[in-house]
Amino acid sequence: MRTIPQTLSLTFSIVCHKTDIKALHRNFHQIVATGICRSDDHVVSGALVMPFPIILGHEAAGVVESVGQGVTSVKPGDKVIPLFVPQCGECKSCLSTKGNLCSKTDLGSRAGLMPDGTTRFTCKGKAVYHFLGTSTFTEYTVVPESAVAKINPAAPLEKVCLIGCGFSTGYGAALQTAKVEPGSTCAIFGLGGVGLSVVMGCKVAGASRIIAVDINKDKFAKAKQLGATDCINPKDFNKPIHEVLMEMTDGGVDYSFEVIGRTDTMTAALACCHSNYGVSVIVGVPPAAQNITFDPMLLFTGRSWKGSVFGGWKSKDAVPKLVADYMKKTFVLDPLITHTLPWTKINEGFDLLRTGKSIRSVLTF
Ligand code: COD
Ligand code: ZN
Repeated sequence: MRTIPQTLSLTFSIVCHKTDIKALHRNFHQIVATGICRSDDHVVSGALVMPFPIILGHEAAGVVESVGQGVTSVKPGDKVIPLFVPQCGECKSCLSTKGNLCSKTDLGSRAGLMPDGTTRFTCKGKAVYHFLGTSTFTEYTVVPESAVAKINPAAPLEKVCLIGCGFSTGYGAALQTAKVEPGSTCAIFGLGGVGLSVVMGCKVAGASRIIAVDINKDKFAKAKQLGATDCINPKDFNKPIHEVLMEMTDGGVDYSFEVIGRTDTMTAALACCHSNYGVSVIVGVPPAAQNITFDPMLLFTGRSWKGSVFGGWKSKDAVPKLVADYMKKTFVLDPLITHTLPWTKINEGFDLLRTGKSIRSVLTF
């Protein structure tokens, strides 16, 4: 039994002036890449409540700078991706073949602390909180060993950082959570970076019809490029979108995915799948303090309603394999990266996200 804290530090970009931030094991920094995800902005807007001050960022790739005592799975110099859903290997979810939501994740408690209850950042002597156990908008961060995956040293960090959140979340919702089968019909509500990754997952799984749904028609070209066979805008119809989909697919899709984070589209996605064997997956983060009222007959007839966090992947096991698949060109990441910006333009990156002009912005040094 290990009793020593298993921590290590990575190198990333800096959120505050370098001399103001102190991270354990600070040393040299090397390669830097961190994407800006909608969840980072949710904290800024208050939709996701976290303690302040906090270092945001959770979709990144970096290089191990140093390791704490007892750390065996990575060593200084390794290229790694931090994991906002860790894999401790000991909790009920990790031990179950079915689960992936490790109890060590801070998604539920949102305490902004390391699993040992500490924060490893200070700014001008004041404690600064961690975000989802990762905190990647900073030159150095500290994560538990269970929250970092070693990846192929040849992987381009400014691309594979997306495997740390958005890409894996969508791609896994199709392949791992829904387990889309060849020849099936799928509907994806919401064509941001996560929804487009669901489209890619459905295509890799061999779906024969992939219907992309968005109120912004500018999203359709990229969805088609990545595998959508049909693109529809709910604003173009004078009937509910689930009825349109039911008619288009002669009784409903096999699999539907809500990748927006709205309760009305969650219900529409459930209603558009086949009444007897359709499966609907909630991928979008549910809005805080909102409930859904729905006709239970929708489920009584046999539909299944599921949720998916981090694509259902057991993170530490899956992330190195996803990077290997990227290197084998099983899927692409370039179409998701609309902007690569220097770290100093982080605010521009957030503006691009808020105005719907970017899919993913990646910040690099
Ligand atoms: N009908 C159809 N499309 C809509 C509607 C609507 N009523 N409203 C908005 N849309 C479209 C927008 O035009 C946009 O194209 C898309 O929905 C949403 O895209 P983005 O870019 O806002 O969001 P993404 O793809 O980055 O996805 C983010 C989620 C919304 C899925 C967000 O909840 C998320 O990041 N989920 C990940 C879940 C998770 O595990 N989070 C924890 C760490 S991130
Ligand atoms: Zn994210």
